Amino acid sequence: EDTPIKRALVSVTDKTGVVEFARTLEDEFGVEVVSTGGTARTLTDAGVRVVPIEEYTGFPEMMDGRVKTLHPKVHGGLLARRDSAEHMAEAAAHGINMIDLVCVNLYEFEKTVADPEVSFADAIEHIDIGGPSMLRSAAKNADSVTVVTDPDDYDLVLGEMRTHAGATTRAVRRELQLKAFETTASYDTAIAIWLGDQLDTEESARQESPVTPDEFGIYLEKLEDLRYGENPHQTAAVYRFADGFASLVSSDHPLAAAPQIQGKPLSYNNYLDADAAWSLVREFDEPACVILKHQNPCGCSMAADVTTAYDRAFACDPKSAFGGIIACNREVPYNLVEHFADKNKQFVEVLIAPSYTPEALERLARRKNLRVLATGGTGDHAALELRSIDGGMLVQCVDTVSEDPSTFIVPTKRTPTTAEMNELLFAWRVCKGVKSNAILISKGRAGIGMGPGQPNRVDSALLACKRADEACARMGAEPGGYACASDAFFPFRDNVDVLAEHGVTCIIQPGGSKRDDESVAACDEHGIAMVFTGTRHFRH
Ligand code: 93A
Repeated sequence: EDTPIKRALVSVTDKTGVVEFARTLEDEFGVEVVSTGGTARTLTDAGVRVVPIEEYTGFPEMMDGRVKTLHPKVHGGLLARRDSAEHMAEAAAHGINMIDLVCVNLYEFEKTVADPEVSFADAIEHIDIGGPSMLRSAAKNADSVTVVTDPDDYDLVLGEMRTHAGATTRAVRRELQLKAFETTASYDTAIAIWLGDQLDTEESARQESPVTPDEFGIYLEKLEDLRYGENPHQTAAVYRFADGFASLVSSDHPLAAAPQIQGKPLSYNNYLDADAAWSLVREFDEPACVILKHQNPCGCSMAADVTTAYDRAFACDPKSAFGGIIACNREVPYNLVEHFADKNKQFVEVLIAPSYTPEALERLARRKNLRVLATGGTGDHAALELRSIDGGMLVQCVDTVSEDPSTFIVPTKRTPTTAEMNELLFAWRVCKGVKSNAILISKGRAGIGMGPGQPNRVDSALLACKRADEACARMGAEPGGYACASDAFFPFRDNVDVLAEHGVTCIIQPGGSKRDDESVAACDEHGIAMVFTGTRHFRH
């Protein structure tokens, strides 16, 4: 009953000893060796004759090798009961030849996932399907089929064949049967364990906030989860620097520590814009008000009192002020609230100030959705500013306007008048709060024209002039007589020409361009007084 082995299917990832094994099967025992892609190549290169699997099945290996031996001509040849006339008749009817020996070892799944950098897709690709299928088919039919999965067993099998006229004994086939199922069982267990681990990590990643307090506990303290991030599909949370670390990076009256007196919870964008507004308004010693939208101050003014500052900031650009953030550097009195709340003159997202009079608070309470923050003071700026980049963090000293006007240089023929100089110093401060490339036009201590965030400075200048002219038209004021600040130098004279055309009479800018001479000449042509500060204030 132990019939000699006539045909073997050899398909191995671990090619140890396979050449000698297959060569001996063929040369010594006349076995026909059928083999898959890589194995077939190894054997052919070593001079062993093989029948390629495609030739055997009449089907090409396909789908990147996912389907190479999964074919009835393989599994029929392994599973057919040799003692069943019906099985043999069916096999004959479908041209299925018997395979008496399978030599298979599997894709190295465990070795692949042992690398912590492995991708999920790569791990999945290393799940062997065809190999275990053959091992199982062969092992199920161990009555007739010899299944070898361990290179250490090649000699055992050849020894059997030598002593049993090219056949193996049932006892050895039974041993190999057990070994085959032990192999596929532990193979599948390894896959199941690894997949389970992946699911656990994915699950916990989904539930975690952007930062876990565990990991960042010494630096950060979670204030709250936010409804969403910059957009509704982004999850987000807000943190404040923990004690100890806070003294290093926070200002005296930080936004993140400001108690919220009333209103809906702040959104992610509320926080960002409140921060930008607060850091600009606290730059001023005099009473000042900033109205900010999308990171840019669409209104900014300083005046003798904070309510007047608000009125004038609002007048800069009432249209843009709608839905903006108001920041004040003085206690907010009743009439300021009245001015924006009366007849719903301005819809406000957030109001931020050092404090509020009791009457102001009473008036604010009638707008119960309005978010009101009280910082308790203005005080010093933060020492450091942190921003994240992909996989890291940028840290820099906070940018403040600390330059001494007595060090400024006037390169033009005309020197600014005292009034012009005061206006320029105001514009210079506001300009620092505008996104680069920034051009800021002011008149009467109000930032009436803003050109933010254009990659081309001339576009910023054109935008700023347009807004300034519109503001004058709205207020019934004569256009022109403007002061202009530029956050960085003018690379060409074209900016000066645009500004002159719209009635700018004085300019403040860092200077330092190779073509400063051109800009100075342009100013002289137009009768503009220009000031070089020597310091640039980019805000990206
Ligand atoms: O991708 S598979 O799951 N699909 C198959 O049909 C198949 N047949 C054999 N993997 C399959 N194999 C495996 O290929 C074997 O278990 C062996 O580990 C490997 C041998 O590949 P080759 O000799 O073609 O390089």
